[in-house]
Amino acid sequence: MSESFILSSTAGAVLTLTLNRPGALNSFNTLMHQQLLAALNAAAANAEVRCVVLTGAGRGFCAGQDLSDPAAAPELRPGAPATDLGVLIEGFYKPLVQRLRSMPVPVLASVNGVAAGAGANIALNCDLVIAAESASFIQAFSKIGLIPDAGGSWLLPRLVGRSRALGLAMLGDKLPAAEAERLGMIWQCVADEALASQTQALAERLAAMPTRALVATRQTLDAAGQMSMDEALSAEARLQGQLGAAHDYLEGVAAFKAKRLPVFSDR
Ligand code: T3D
Repeated sequence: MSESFILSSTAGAVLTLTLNRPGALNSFNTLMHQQLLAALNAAAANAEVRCVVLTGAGRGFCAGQDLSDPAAAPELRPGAPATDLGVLIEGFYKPLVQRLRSMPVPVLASVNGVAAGAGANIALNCDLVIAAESASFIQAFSKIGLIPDAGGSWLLPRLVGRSRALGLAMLGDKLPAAEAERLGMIWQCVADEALASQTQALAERLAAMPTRALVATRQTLDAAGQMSMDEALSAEARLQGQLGAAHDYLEGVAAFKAKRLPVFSDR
């Protein structure tokens, strides 16, 4: 039987997926990639799940690609065949990022420690990122002669602006979680001892919200960057038209009028 590199636990409507290769700071080997994608696909298909939390086991969140994995490790030996990293990115990182960004529920990264290389960018692809004060983000790619991948080239300038994105990506310095919060790269930095409870509270809050509207919010914000104002106004009208016909809108307005808490159930 193969090892479990993804641990899964459920509390109410919140599913927590834990990257579980702590000895290698939860870096990605082929099997962990496959198991994470399968777990996300299962969560997407499970109507009981209304929020997914992604976190890491041990002292790290994720150190990116496992640099000792034979699928990726280059050999510094004359005549050794070159590894085509493009195949690895197309085959594993691209589908993973696409899956995260198209989940039918909100996805929360709970960054418990260092997030480096693709590990940092996997976290940043989640809808919200909450991080422990001792956690950090490192665009480690330049240090080994690569560019930011797992969507980093697209995300970083949008999150922190071109100047800071280039600084982070070229220098590959460790960015403490508090600084990441200050730059607007992540949602929140919290005390180490509060990470688990604040993650669960935030996840439960998201799970109780109108899921379809949250997912449409992600879609519309992501798409708006490529649109003119007129196009964005039309996209808003189209999506609002769809959401306005959904049960959660009727429930939200009815609850407001009745001065009671809404019970959202669409997904
Ligand atoms: O294949 C490709 O390259 C293409 C795909 C690219 C996507 C990418 O993600 S490229 C970037 C890959 N990641 C890195 O370059 C980060 C490498 N790791 C580090 O720089 C450091 O480990 C950290 C800054 C993240 C943490 O440093 P520190 O001092 O807290 O921990 P450490 O002692 O370096 O690591 C602890 C263990 O984890 C150690 O193993 P050991 O000696 O205790 O047996 C270390 O080798 C292992 N580890 C850390 N990162 C990786 C790793 N093992 C394999 N791959 C890793 N990425």
